[in-house]
Amino acid sequence: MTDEREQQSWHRVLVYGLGVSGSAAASFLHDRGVEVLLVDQRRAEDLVLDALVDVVPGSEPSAVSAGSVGRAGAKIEFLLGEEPSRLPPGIDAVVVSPGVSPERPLLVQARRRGIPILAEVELAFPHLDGPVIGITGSNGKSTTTAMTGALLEASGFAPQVCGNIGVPLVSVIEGAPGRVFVVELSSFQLETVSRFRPKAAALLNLSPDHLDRHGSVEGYLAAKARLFACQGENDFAVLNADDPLVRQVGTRARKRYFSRLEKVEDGCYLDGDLVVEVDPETGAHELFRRSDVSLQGEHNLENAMAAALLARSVGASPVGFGAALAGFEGLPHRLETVGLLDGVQWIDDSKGTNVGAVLKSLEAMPAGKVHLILGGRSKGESFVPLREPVGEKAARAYLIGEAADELRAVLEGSAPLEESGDLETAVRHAAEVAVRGETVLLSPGCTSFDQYANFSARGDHFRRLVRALASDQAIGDGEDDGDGGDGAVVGGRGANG
Ligand code: UMA
Ligand code: ADP
Repeated sequence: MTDEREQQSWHRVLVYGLGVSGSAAASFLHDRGVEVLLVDQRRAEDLVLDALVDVVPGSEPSAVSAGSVGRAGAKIEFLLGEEPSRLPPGIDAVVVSPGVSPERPLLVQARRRGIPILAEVELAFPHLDGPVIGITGSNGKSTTTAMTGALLEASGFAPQVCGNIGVPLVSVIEGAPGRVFVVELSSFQLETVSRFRPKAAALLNLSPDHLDRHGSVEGYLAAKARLFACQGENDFAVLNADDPLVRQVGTRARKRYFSRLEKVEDGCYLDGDLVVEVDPETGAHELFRRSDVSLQGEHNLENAMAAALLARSVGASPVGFGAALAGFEGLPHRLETVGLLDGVQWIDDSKGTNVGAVLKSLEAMPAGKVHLILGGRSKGESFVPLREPVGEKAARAYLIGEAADELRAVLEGSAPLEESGDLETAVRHAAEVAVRGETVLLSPGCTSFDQYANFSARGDHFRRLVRALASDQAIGDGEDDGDGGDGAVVGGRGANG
């Protein structure tokens, strides 16, 4: 039985989580006449109304908190506020949102009864009418996904950039024909997939992350490796040759490696300023130049190499790659310069939500000149690897959020530490001491969920705080016009790197 046929036999599906992913899945199922039962542990009044409105136009939280709302066609029911203790009757399948652990009691019950549990990406997969490129890794997923889209576009393809980057795969099933689906995939999305088969898949790097969800590094790696499980020998696996854990990944697909450090036999490598592609059958040629990559940091060169190999795997010509990489501005909240105030650069790296990301961001910074804002909610990984680089790069570190005590215990003695508590205080503290030529970097190494809805809300708040400093400074400059120099420049991507 094909996936699609199996789905056609469903009458009633439970969708767990009414966020971006779950509401798109519910809409998709409802449009196909399937009865949907939506479960979310949040109360109706705490849910983002937009998500409800997407599924049930005109609905109000008060209307659904009673338990059930229908609209034309198949019924949609809601069970909100807590997880039901027993699995409701007549459920043919369960679609889980990425943030919902498959170990939730309701899902354990479903598994025991043999009811299929699918990730939203797996629900979508059989309906896609074009090749799929899947991108995962601990860090660099969103950047590489967007870069791959840019390279494909430059080569005349029609990429559909989606997935964990913020656009559920199930929401882009309908669309113009001829698209290439460029899908960012998190370990949460991959954890339950068993049939997802990308034409080309990349594993960018592996460092401990999301241990609170996966329980161990092994569990986390196993989730990532599922991206390659269904690939065949005509598919492509794009792997980081410089990462020992990534090198070991098993797959039937053709392995194409990228490396900054050594020559590879199949894939691409760095030779001076040139990034050379080598294919055992057709030989070597230039793919792009290192200096083409507009984004700062060695990690972005790696992202560009992976993106280029992925684009090549669906047949893109490399002719326009250099120009596309030069024009690629990067995504917000990833080493994004949001202000230059009195010679101090303010950088938003709010998406740096694990230790590996902070290490890479610090690598791109000059020694001893960084005022580093760290903290938020820990994901269970050790902060110890930060100790040495913080000692080398940070003039001072400002600790915020739930993880502040743990960070203090690890970092004590490496650099001067400030107990700031929250972002606003950290920005004020840093503004008081940072001097011309230094950088204030928000690269928290933690999730934002203790104080914000998500990393974007945290980054946006940082930008607003920097803006407010700039306007204070503008008033100050107006009174004492002695600066004459760079004063305050605030805004967009600037020296985005
Ligand atoms: N919920 C429960 N019980 C739980 C967990 C969640 O009821 O145990 C409910 C919440 O109350 C909430 C809903 O589920 O109403 C949220 O679902 P979700 O956490 O899966 O979030 P979505 O809004 O559906 O967004 C998800 C991804 N979120 C997560 O993986 C946490 C988004 O990635 C993704 O962009 C979106 O699907 C579309 O694919 C965000 C993310 O933070 C950016 N990803 C992590 C990361 O990049 O590190 C993995
Ligand atoms: P993800 O989607 O995997 O979270 P992003 O592209 O959003 O990755 O980047 C998040 C952060 O990870 C960036 O701010 C940067 O500090 C770091 N980063 C980006 N690319 C890499 C990479 N290839 N290796 C390690 N760290 C990276």
